[in-house]
Amino acid sequence: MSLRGLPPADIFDKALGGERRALGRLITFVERDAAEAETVAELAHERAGNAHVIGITGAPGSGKSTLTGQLVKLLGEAGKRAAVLAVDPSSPLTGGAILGDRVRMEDVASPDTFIRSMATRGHQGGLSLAVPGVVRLLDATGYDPIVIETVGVGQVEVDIAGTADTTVVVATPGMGDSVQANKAGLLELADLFVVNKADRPGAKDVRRDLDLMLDLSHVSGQDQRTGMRPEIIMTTALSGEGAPEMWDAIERHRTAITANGQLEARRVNRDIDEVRNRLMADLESRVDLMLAGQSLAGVAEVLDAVAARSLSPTAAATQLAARIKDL
Ligand SMILES: Nc1nc2c(ncn2[C@@H]2O[C@H](COP(=O)(O)OP(=O)(O)OP(=O)(O)O)[C@@H](O)[C@H]2O)c(=O)[nH]1
Ligand SMILES: [Mg+2]
Repeated sequence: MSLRGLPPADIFDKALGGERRALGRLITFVERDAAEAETVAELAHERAGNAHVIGITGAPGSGKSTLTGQLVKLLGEAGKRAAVLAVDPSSPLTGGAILGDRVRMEDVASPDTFIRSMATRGHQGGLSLAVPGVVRLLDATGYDPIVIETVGVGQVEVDIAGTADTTVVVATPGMGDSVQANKAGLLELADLFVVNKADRPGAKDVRRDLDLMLDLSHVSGQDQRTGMRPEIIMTTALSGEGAPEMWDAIERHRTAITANGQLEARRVNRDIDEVRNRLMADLESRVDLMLAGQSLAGVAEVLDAVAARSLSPTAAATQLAARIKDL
């Protein structure tokens, strides 16, 4: 039956009943921030909160998708209903790769696995706003665990991966990868390190480098964030070697943060971040409207004065900021 014209609550019921097309439609509402999105968000909120959210991040080509494929294969065999969210930052580095990944992942995944790619749709904060909403939907409709794959290249992607319950950072031999991970802030983000491509020379060196860096961060008290030292697991995603150990380590992390209260704390932080991100996006679009002269009288005069150099940008911003409450 067509979903067209059905109220969002009815589509939600169908998604609860396991209709994948219905779930796909709801995700599209959330992604596009459509009129239906708020209803969908409320319905999802009532039921969400059970799924283990796992972030997998790392440099382009480090094997995140291959690893995720191995993981969902294991999860499927264990009878779990897993979901994968492949977030594509649409950078020239990875452009177009996601669909290929998806096809490969679908080859190994059980029919119960739900796989979806999300791309940035122009808007800056678009992905960081949409991802939590989509995760909540997957959670509400019974998917557990939910794996978010993002390339650790930009701040937005790193932030997205970091909002998971358990964040896995993938490193590989060659090109000083562990140093790169450190630079990109991935080291602090990791709950678990995976050294993938363990079949290649230098994998043990990467492990040793990571160990050394963790020793240093331990001294500086960095891992007080979680109270735990991240484990380092070696994998060869191509053959699947190490994938069960990786899953065991993910579960150990989840058990530990459930016991020490970190899980709950992270989720609260995540929700508050979402409120903040939404407010910032809202404010930004209001400021844009204001500067386009579409929401407040007298703005054009202020901008004209800036253009004529009779008013400094600093003074102009101060004047306009005083009127933000009227927006
Ligand atoms: N030798 C070796 N190659 C691997 C291994 N895992 C993945 N690869 C290869 O590395 C390449 C990249 O793998 P992907 O899984 O697409 O990597 P990715 O991190 O998802 O890549 P992006 O999403 O484009 O950032 C592919 O050619 C894989 O076959 C491994 O354990 N050993
Ligand atoms: Mg990939």
